[in-house]
Amino acid sequence: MNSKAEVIQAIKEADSIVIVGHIRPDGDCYGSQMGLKDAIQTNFPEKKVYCVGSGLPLFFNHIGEMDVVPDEVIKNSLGIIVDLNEIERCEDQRVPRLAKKLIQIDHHIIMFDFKFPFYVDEDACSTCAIIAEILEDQKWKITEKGANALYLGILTDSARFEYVDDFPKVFRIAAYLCQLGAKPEVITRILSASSEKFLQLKGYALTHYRKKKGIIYLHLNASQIKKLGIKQSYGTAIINTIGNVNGYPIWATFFENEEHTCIIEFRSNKYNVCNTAMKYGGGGHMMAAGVTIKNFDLNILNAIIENLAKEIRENKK
Ligand SMILES: [Mn+2]
Repeated sequence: MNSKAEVIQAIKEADSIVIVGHIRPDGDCYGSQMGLKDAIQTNFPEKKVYCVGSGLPLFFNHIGEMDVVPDEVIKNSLGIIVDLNEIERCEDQRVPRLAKKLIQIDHHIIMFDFKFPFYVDEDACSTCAIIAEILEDQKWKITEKGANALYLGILTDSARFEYVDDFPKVFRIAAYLCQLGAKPEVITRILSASSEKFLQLKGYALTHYRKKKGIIYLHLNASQIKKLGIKQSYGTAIINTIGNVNGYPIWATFFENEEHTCIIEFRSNKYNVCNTAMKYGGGGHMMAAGVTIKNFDLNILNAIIENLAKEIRENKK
């Protein structure tokens, strides 16, 4: 059941808490984990709180590192799943498997009616914004590190305030976090720092994108990924380089590995791309979604493009 009150109650009742997010954690996932941990520890010093998973190493110096937690601790803890709507995408599967009790806080489109309490706001720009709002409502204090963590998630998931559901609300939350010590200039500087490899990837994307039926896309196979010296997961980082081109309301990246498992990202400034992601077993948000497909080939790529084209055709805006 979608219940903010039940989620807050479960946090208040727990002595030990383990917070987990999704595979390939991003700023919102890591920021939600760290911001929530900071708030719980600050307001309830007697509770033990841990964040598991790989986090975002780029920010470990400023915001904090992840915890290593044995099974025994998880068995005696409340598990909080953040920024995640599909248990299979949970980065540390021990949490859903072993935790004494589970709750979830998220902003992705609801695909499963979980049997445990959850609080989902599909309209929120980020899980961090939801958490910051809860903390403010509850009058729970957070430290400067916690404020930075939550600001990071709002900034990254909104694509630096480009995709925002409610500007007055989100700017107010961001201002509140700044008052508590968040440093936008520091967070932005760390995020904007780029490697030469990434510059080369951008150059590659700008010269090798393809276009079809209103969709711009970049397809990289294993050898191209290797040549560029990047990770298969870089699609998320590069996708907006080929986005927002007039006449092409949908854009996508297809990054394929040697086993032909393909990580696909979709974005749009007008159309629903989540329908297509969900058709292939993925999900996300209305205009920012993704899916990982095994045994990928060009037929699948063409079918996906056709699906996206249909979305444009049938909902012409
Ligand atoms: Mn998110």
